[in-house]
This record gives sequence, structure tokens and C-alpha cells, in this order.
Amino acid sequence: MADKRPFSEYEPKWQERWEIDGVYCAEDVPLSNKAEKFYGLIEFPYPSGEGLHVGHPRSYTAIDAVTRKRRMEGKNVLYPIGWDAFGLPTENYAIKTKTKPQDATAKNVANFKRQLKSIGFGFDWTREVNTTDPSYYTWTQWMFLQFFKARFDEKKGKAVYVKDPDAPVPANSQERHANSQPRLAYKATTNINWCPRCKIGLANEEVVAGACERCESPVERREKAQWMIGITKYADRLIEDLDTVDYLDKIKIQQVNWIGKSEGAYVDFELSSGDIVTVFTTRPDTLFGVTYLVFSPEHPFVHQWVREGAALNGDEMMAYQKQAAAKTDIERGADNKEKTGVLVQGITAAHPVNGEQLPVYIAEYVLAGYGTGAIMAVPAHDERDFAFAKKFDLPIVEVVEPTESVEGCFSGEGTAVNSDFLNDLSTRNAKETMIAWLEKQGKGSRTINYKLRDWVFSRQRYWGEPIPIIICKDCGYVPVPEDQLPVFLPEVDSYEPTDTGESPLSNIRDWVEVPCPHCGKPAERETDTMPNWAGSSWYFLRYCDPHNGKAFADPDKLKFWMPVDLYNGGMEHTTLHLLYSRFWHKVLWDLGHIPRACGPEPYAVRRSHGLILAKGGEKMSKSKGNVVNPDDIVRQYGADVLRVYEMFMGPFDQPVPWDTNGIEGVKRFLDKVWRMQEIVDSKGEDLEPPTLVHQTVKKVSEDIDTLHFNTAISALMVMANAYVTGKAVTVMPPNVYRIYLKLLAPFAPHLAEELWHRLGEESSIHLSAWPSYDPIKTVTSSFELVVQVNGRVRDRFRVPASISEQDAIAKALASANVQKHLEGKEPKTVKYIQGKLVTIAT
Ligand code: ANZ
Ligand code: ZN
Repeated sequence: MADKRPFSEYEPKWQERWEIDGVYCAEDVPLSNKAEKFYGLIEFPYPSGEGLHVGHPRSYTAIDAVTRKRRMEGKNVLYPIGWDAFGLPTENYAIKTKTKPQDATAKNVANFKRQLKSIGFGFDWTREVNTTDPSYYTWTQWMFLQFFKARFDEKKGKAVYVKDPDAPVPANSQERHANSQPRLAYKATTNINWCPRCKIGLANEEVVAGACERCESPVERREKAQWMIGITKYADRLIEDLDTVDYLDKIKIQQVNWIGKSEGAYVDFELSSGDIVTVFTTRPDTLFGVTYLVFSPEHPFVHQWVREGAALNGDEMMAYQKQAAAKTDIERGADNKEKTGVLVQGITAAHPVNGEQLPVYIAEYVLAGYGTGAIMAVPAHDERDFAFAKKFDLPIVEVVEPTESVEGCFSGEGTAVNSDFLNDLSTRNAKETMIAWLEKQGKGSRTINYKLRDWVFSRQRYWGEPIPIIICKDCGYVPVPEDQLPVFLPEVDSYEPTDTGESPLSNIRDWVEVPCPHCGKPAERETDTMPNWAGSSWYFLRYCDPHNGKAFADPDKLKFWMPVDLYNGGMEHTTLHLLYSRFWHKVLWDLGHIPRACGPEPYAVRRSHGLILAKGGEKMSKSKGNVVNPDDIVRQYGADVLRVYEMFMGPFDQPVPWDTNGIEGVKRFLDKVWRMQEIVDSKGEDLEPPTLVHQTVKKVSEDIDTLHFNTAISALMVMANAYVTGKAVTVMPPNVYRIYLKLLAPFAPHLAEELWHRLGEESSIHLSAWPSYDPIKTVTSSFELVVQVNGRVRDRFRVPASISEQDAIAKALASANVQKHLEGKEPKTVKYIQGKLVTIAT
């Protein structure tokens, strides 16, 4: 019939038909359709100039397969797509090529769109969103204003609006204190991570090992007034609510560690200089084991002592500080590193209980940005203190007795010893007792510390959402009235970043200068823009109602679609986008903009795919020239081969190298499926499908649900082989063939559709019903056991499927023909391969 599979004809043909027929359009809040909803989501791409990478289709095909199956199961499926299009690469590209970021974005989006369409994803294109579209960023700006107008109510544990939400916030810090309503969006002068190359401030999350996440330049510290978002207020809820969602364990663990909640105490030590230093400790029970204090070299007291001459070795201290400041926190904090430090001569600290004078050090292992930047050192029970004490020959006093004996420094829990009024208490009780004592004496207090920091939300760049605030000399920070949104990003010729750290928008005077909405006097717009994490913090909400001009989404539509049922994305976003968007959703939910019924979590399930690596196992990168372009694969092999290959190449959650032979193998598999149409014969139509069919339906169904796509595809291969090259079966009854095509449809949607229509079907296979199976018929109750002696088959007979290894071997050895070929010799090895084979060697 047809030797060659004409994919280049039928693939574009079906893509067009699906779009015309709206096969993948989600039904909005269906009144008539009572079908359950299923919301599948992939992280919408950043439309870079490089175009689609073969990594994108891995995630997209996976969720495409799941959503296709759900649709065939009768669900009302939403599988949307859009563009996360603000950001630096486009801006930098535009600067280099002297074009406009708007134009570059439009061009890149068009290219991405063409590529995605050529792969046949079942996206609902009618819901496409673009974060740079004013109709979208209106709402991003509106949401920023809600953060600005809200504060966190500690008693209620949630965000609430401030009393007079539209009123300006005084810019002067003293007045702001008097005003005493800290907002969820606030401006603060902080030491920020400054990337000298990108010329922007970075959030902690964007700094990797002391370098800019994007360009890898070493990050500098700079003082700058920035917009901040109070994510730390939600630290506890971001941890607790993880119990209510189904995320991969490693994702939960990473988020919990990133938030870094530590319960402990502040303890005050009086210094001989007259100052009082507060330290943060998670182990107040070890207070009697403190033998010295350590300050981070950047601690404000250190500067003061040197300046005022209280420290006798100021020069040595400053030299040490300079050297420490040049290192990253990770380097400084490393456990296994040789400890360094300098004794502060002339200053000692009094132990808060017994008044004993303790030496004071500065050392790099104490970080300026954590806790209070100073610690009480307990070398007997803290590894780093232990290493430091060894190096500087400081006393080590054991105050916790382990329940079992241990070598070296013991940092676990046990029983208090050498600890005055704590003696004999368990670690837990000793902590409580010590905190109570400190609080009573006014020498300390219970506290909780987080590693999480508030979110630096200002960027001094052009290609982002303008922050909708007007700065008035008299009124302070004035929110742009909501009915005046959006604050359009002005189109300009020059948007190069400035070395002064001011946003390029500050040069556009006729945009900057506006009357104050509050008092009417001349005022200026905020010129900072938002980070590209802003638009992606809520896009999943917009998909529920993308064309709404009156609200970011209609509450009924949100109620219908949210939460997302399955969200897949990269592990690299775990402590960025994933954390930000969970937080963002909670604030909107607290403030009543997301219906209660949606719940406080946006994503019910979160999974993550492994990276696709280059041939040798390296990362694909332009500089190494090892990037595979999906366009080439689609052109040469067709979209279905690309899709099936990416699902078959390895376990979905594992990294896998690209392999051209693997592509060839998949091509041969699909060619074989193509040949199935030749063996379809109605002769067997009335026969019950054999066990293998039931097994395959079960396997493929379960594997798609659990994202084990590679094994689903191997089951499809096994079944294809049984029919197309098998000796026993040379015909395929149409009912079996139909089942097969349906099982194939989520992975190779074009091929399945083409063969389906060749059967005379008129509507899309993707709207047909997913096949069912009979669980009883999936179990083979017996199998044929093959027995080999010295590599040659000497017998085969049926045994019960449940046979034990022992029985299988006994039966094999009892066979007359096997005995004959053993020739009276004692077998040297006997091996059983379950469900298959006994091998005997003499
Ligand atoms: C005394 C002590 C005794 C401590 C002991 C630990 C064990 P996590 O759990 O990560 O929050 N620490 C506090 N501030 C620090 C800083 N700025 N730089 C480096 N280390 C700092 O860690 C809290 C513990 O880390 C604190 O408890 C403190 O050492 C140290 F047997 O205090 B501990
Ligand atoms: Zn004003």
C-alpha cells in the first residue's frame, strides 16, 4: 500500500485542521458541559532570539501527552501557552542591533510560535498571553499596587489592606515609622547585589556562587534605594502549605531549605567596650559551653572599634576584613575549610550567666547577612567553632552528653552537663529553660530566623513593567490611580543602562515629569521597572480568562479552573519563579481577589523534567556548537519522531544525552506502525482482544498518569512488534488497531490521526474515548519456562505465573531431557531469570 510515511504531508494538514476545528480549545465555565476540568501547565517560554531548544519540547510533549489522555477520558482540558517576554537578553540584543525590544520580541514570538505549531502541541492558542502586552501588564501593575496598599497582619497571619489604601506613603523614613504601616511593597535602601555587567541589582535568588546568574560576572555590593516585596512575611505559610500539595520531594526540600527557618534565641553579651552585642543561636541550651565570641568582619561594631581606637589591632582587623569581603558567602561558610580569624585585642565579652570574660574574634565564617552577624561559639558542639578553637587553641567545654558515645565534635541532642541550672535536662527542655531564664533576666528572647530575604523588586533597566508609583516631594510615594493604568512603557530610541545605576527611563523627561495625583504639584514617575519574575508570577491566572478587560480574571472562571492540576517545569526555578508565584497567589487570595474556593496554593501537583544534554553528556550551548535545533529534526523526521524520541530517550525526570541513533530507532518504530494498516483485517473482529492488548492499555494508561513515558512507549513498541513482525499473528483486527492508535495518539498525534481517518473515521481521534481494559485479562496465569543447558535450549514447558525461583529450578532439573544433557555431571551454576528462563552450566 504505502511504503513511505508521508509525514511532511499529513503533519501540517492535521495541524491546520485541529486549529480550524478548535480541537484543543478549552470550554469556559461550561454550563452545559458537566465535564470535570483538567488544567495542565508548562512554564511559558522566554522568546529568545535563539528560538526553540530541544529542551523545550521535552516538558511540552510530556504535559501534552497527559492532557491529550485527559481529554480522551472526557475531561474539559486547559493546556495554554504564552510568552514571558520581558527581560534582559531581548533588551541587550536590541541595544546591540540598534532595534527596539518591542520589535525584537514580536519577531522572536513569531518564530517560537511557528516552531511550536510545527510540533503539533495541543495548546489552546486562543488563550495566548504575552507579559509585554499592555493589556497584560496593566494587571501586573495593578497587582503591584495591591501589594503597595496592603500590609501583613501578624495576628491574622495574612495580608490585609491598610486603612487608607490610596493615600501616599511618606518617603521620609521617620514619618514612615510614625505611619507604622509597613507595606508588602516598600522602598528601602539596602545593600544590594549589583551586577556590573548587566548593570542591575539582583535578588539573592539570582546570585549563584557569588556571580550573576545570567552573565556569571562576580557580583558587587552597592547601596541603593529599591522597591522590595515582603515575601518573608509569608515564610511560615510557604513552608506549611507544602504539606497540602503534591510536589516532587526534592522540590519541597529545596524550598524549605531556601526559606531556612531556624528556631532559637537572641542572647545579649555585654562587652568591655560598653556595647551590648546580640547573637543568634539555635542552641541556647549550650550557653555554658561558650568559650569565645565571633563577629563577622563587616559587623558595624568592628568599624566603630577601629575608628574609636577601642581595638588595639585595628590595622590587622581592617586588612582581614578586606580579604574576607572579597569572598562569597559560600566560600566563607564552607565546613571543610581551614578556619581563619583575628583576635580583637582590647575587647572582651561577659558571659551572661556567670560573668566570665571571653575573648572576641572576627572571622569570615560568620556571615554579615545572617542572624545578627555575630555568634557565641560553642566549640564542643558546633563543627565550625570546633575547627576554629583547634586552630586558635581555645578551650572546648562539653555541655551536652550524647546518648551514645561519639567521636569528635557532637552537634546532636542529648543531656545537659557542666551547665549549672540546666544540668540533667534534655536538650529540648534545656532550651526552653534557658530561654525562660534569658527573658526573665532581660538578656535575651525567643526568636525565629529565616534565610529567606525580602524580594528586591526594582530593576534599573528599560524592558520591564514600569512600577506605577509617582514620587512627590511633598506627599512621598503616590500610587498611580488604578483607573489610569497601565503606565505605558514609552517607546524610545535609546534605552542603554546607565553606570550611575539610574534606570534609562529617567532620561525620558516628558514621561518622567507628571503632576502628583494627590496634590497636583510637579512630581516624577518612579523610573525603576519590575524584574522579569513579575509577569510570570500570575500568568496561570490570566490563562483562565485571558481577554478580560475589566479584571485580571473573572472570579467564576478562576473558581472553575484553579488550581492547576499538573505543572511541569525546570528545577532551576524552584527557589525563584515557583516560590514567587506561590507567594503572589497567596497575597491575592488573602486580599480576596482570588476566590476562597481556589485555595491558597496555585499548583496542586508540581513535577520536573531532566535536562536534555548534548551527545557526550555536556550541557548544550551555543559556544560549544553542540545545540540541536528542533527545526532540523522536524524537517528530516517529522514532529512525531521528535516527540516520541524525547519521551522515549530516558526516564522523564533524569538528564539524558541526545542520541542520533535513538532518533533512527524511533523513526523505524513509527514506520512499523504505518505498516499496520496493511495487516488490519476484519476476520478477527469478533474475537476478544488477547492478553497483550489489555496489558498494553493498562501499562500505557498508568505510565502516562505517572509520567513514565519511556516505558509507555516501549510497551507500544512491544505490541507493534507482536503484530507487525510476529510470526504467530499476521492480521490485526480493526478493534485492536483502533485501540492501538488511541494509545499512540498522545505521543504521535499526527500519525495516529492520519491512520484513524484512513479507517474512515470523521472526527478527531483526540476527541475519541480513551480505551479501557479488563484487569483480569491483563494477568497471564502461566508462562512458558525455557531451560538451557550450557547455552542450548533443552526443554520448555508451561508453569504457573506465580512460581517461585526454587520451584522453577527444581522443575527444570527434573526434566528428562535436561537430565540427559547433564550427562550425569553436577551443575556448576543454575540461574533463574524470572518469568522466562533457567540456565544451567556444567
Ligand atoms: C551556638 C551554637 C551551638 C550554634 C551549637 C550551633 C550549635 P542555622 O541552623 O543555619 O540557622 N550562626 C548564627 N549566625 C551566624 C552567622 N551570621 N554566620 C555563621 N553562623 C551563624 O544556624 C544557626 C547557628 O549558626 C547558630 O547557632 C550559630 O551557632 C550559627 F552547639 O549558636 B549556633
Ligand atoms: Zn503630592
